[in-house]
Amino acid sequence: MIDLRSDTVTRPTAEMREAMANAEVGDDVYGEDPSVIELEEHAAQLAGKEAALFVTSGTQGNQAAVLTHMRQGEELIMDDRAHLFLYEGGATAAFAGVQSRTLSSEKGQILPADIAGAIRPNDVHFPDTGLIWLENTHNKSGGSVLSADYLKEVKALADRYGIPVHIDGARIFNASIAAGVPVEEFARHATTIQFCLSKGLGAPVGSILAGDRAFIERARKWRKRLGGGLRQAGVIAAPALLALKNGFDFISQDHEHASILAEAISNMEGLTVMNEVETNMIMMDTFETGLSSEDWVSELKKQNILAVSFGPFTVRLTTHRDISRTDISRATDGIMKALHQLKG
Ligand code: TLP
Repeated sequence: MIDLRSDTVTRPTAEMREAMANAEVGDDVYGEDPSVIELEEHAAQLAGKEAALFVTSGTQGNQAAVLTHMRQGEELIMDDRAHLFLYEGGATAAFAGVQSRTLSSEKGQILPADIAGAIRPNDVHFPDTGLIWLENTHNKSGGSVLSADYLKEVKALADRYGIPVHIDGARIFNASIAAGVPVEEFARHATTIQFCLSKGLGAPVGSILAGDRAFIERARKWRKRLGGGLRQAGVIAAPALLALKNGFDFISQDHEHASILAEAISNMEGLTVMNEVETNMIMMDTFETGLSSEDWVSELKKQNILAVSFGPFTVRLTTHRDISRTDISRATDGIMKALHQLKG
């Protein structure tokens, strides 16, 4: 199977498994796991923030961020295709009791004027705007990169109103490689950032939430409330630390693979690539073939390709560390075969 469902599907490398086996551990709820402490310190440094918290998932990191930044009844500004809005089970409503104010965006970039227009005036009738949310790379538009300049502009705007900015940087390493901008440079334009260790980096589990020390201490309590107080978590922190320390230049290969595959798909009659492939995702439009994305996903499976439906006629294909150049050639052949089968 060529698994292009997500970059979350990678398996730990032999080196990572070795790091897991040899990890020094302790009880992290007591703050005694040396591997977790090292990972958090390293991650904070990488993001240019005072402190960082190791969380079980991107979702937990995002939710801990919302809960720490906001109070019930406040309003959260984000784009209407944000992962937080679409794919986290309504957690912000369920846990934080905040209201979502969603705005349209161009590949995840909401116009600063629209953000400014959505910030609530101080009036007894209105909720207070408690947080501005951006996602980099932007998943739903196919892994688009939000530039550091754009982030800077939004942060300057938010600062004028005294509102914090959070970046859901689940794929900030992809953004960093694609734009040639260090993670720290992106994170500088945000109050807090969450990034995933289990996606492009290929670590098996976990994410990081980074911010200033006081924020992270409060987030630590929210993590505990959310059931994320882990014990000998060093066994999962160690492979993540390895991934961070070894550098992530290898991600450029995932991007190259995505553009090769996208190019091949765009030459197939009836199929279109909807996004400009900037990182590791391809949004394949199946409309012209007259078949839904679900039909396509089933047919691709018969050709040993796993993909996900990302809309009625949109199939998402995601490259990652476990996909080789040969897999890309095989995937190209498989998609071609599926096209012939489906067209009859
Ligand atoms: N995204 C997953 C699915 O949930 C859609 C994927 O396969 O892309 N922020 C962003 C931008 C994400 O894409 C994801 C995962 C998360 C947060 C949540 O991370 P996890 O899965 O670790 O909770």
